[in-house]
Order: sequence, then C-alpha cells, then structure tokens
Amino acid sequence: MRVEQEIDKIKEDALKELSSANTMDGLQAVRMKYLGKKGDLTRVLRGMGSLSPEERPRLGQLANEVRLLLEDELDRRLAELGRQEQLRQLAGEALDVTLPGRPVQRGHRHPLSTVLREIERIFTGMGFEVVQGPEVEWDYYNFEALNIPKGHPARDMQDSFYITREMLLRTHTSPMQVRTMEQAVPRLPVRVIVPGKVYRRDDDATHSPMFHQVEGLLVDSRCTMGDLKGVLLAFARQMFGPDREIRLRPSFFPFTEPSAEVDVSCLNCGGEGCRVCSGTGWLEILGSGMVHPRVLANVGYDPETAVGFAFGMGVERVAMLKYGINDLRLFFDNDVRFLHQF
Ligand code: 2NL
Repeated sequence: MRVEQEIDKIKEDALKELSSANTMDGLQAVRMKYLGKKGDLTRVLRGMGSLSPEERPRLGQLANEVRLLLEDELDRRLAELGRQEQLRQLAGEALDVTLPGRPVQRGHRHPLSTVLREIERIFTGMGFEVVQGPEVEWDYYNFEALNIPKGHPARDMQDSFYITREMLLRTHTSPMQVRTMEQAVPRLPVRVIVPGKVYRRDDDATHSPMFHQVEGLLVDSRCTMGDLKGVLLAFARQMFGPDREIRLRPSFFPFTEPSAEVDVSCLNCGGEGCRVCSGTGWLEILGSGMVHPRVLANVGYDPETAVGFAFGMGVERVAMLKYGINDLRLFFDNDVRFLHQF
C-alpha cells in the first residue's frame, strides 16, 4: 500500500509541476526531479527488486504507466512552450502581413544588346543575314583557313585560350564566316553578319578577355572596294548620325587584300578636332578589306570568279563611342546604377 501511494503522489506532484512550469529550463528541471538518474520515480522503479513476488508485477506496471504518462506530458508541454516562444518572437518582429510588397524593379536590355540589335537592324536592312556559330573553335577555322598558318605573327597578337592544341576559344567571329562560305559553295552571293562573343588573352581598361564582335561578309561574282565603302558609310550614318563621313586608311590583315581601317568623323566635334578624337577629327571604328583570294580558295570558291569584302568591329567600342563611356569594364561589372542609364 505504501509504494502504491508513493507512486500516486509522484504522479500528482509531477503533473502539477509540469503544468505550472512555463520555461524550457523549468520543464527540464521537472524531468530531472522525477525521471532523471536520481529522480523520484526512477528510485521507485529501481526498488522493485525488494518487493514481494506477489506485489511486483502490479506495482511495476503501475510505475511504468506513470513514467510513460509523465514522458508524454513533458513532450506535450515542451512543444507547447516552443510554439509560444515562436509566437513571442514573431510579435517582437512586428511583421505586418497587410503591408504592400516592395515593387520589383523592371529590368531592361543591356546597353551592349541594344547596340548589337541596332547593328543587326542596319545590316539586315541592306540584305545581310544574321548567323551565329560556336565559341569553341578548331584552330583550322579560327586561323588556318584565314591565311594565318602556325607560326604567323598574327597568332601572337591574338593569343587565346586553348582547349587542346587544335581547339580554342575563337579570337574573332571570322570562323563562322568561313563555315558559312563552305556551306554556300558554289552558290553566290553570300551576305552575312556574324555577331558574338570572342576571347583574347588581354585584360585592362580598354581590353577584356571576352568581348563582342560583329563581322560582315559579302561574296559575289562582282564587287569592289567601292561597294564596301558604300555599305560602311550607310552603316556609319544610321548608327552615328546622318552627317557622318568615313575614310579608309591602308592597313593589313592576313585574311584581306587590300585591307583598310575605317574611321568615322568624330561624333563629338563633327570633325573639328576635340578631346574625344585626340584632335584628329576621326574615330577608328572598323577593320575591313577585300577577302584574300587564298581564303576564298580554302573554302572552295574559285578566286577568279568569286570576289568579296569583309569587315569587323568591336561592339563594346561602338557602344563606348555612342554613349560616351570611358571604361570597358563598366559593361561587365553589372552595377545597375550604370546599366539603368542606357
Ligand atoms: C577588326 C578587323 C576584320 C575581317 C575582319 C574577314 C573574315 C573572313 C574573310 C576576310 Cl571569313 N575577312 N573578316 C576582315 C577585315 C577586318 O576585323 O578590327 N575587327 C575588330
């Protein structure tokens, strides 16, 4: 009878203390007091061995039932206090779910994309088709087919990122023009522009290891440097203003002969000479020339019956001139305070 009453009392006391404890620490203390190693109920359970064999099963079962009951009640109270704690925290944060959401800033096209689309619009207006190609290229298409054999000094000036000895990140978009001609042979004319990313081992305020280029190519049974100049003058006037003039200066590229640098009259001073054009009145925007007969022969055209012109420009450079930007890296920093201005 004494043990039975003791178990009953433990049950009543423990339940009362569990319901009045209102902190996590308080609940843990009650657990220790009754269910811990030296807890009251643990002591009773340990003492079962000294009871008579008749009493032991009944009292053992009773003590175990009380243990399970207290453990359940403890878990329930722990969960309850946890929820209350969470609610207190949320109330402290003063979360007002009825407030309107923060407006999402509407994005817009990157300035390089805007300029690229404008370039594409101008040339498609003159009958050119836009084609794109792989950024990882064979050495053959990037150099060899363009009359730049291994050991040619132009390979130093366009040092690149090699994947294998024969495969690299393209240093210009010309390889796709080579591929286009290969596909077209013997059909004429070919009239394409190729925009895209190109890669060179260069990195400073005016050179980025990745930049964008647009190259143009026209191959037909008859065309002259006069056609080249006419196309580029039309481009310069649509891109930079109806009053622009262009001039061609002799130059060299391994894949064109003759070759020419193309200058446009300064957009800032109109040709008078100012800081932007270093007092010359002209800005260099393009490289160009008549497609080298060896390049035509490499892709399968007969250089006696096919003739073409080609040109290439840097999209970043065109965008910098058009918008008066002085540091190329601004295009790639992704600072919206810069990007939102265009
Ligand atoms: C520059 C100069 C140029 C070409 C690119 C070309 C392509 C083929 C054949 C012949 Cl498939 N030429 N492209 C020609 C002259 C100049 O680019 O300064 N680019 C930024």
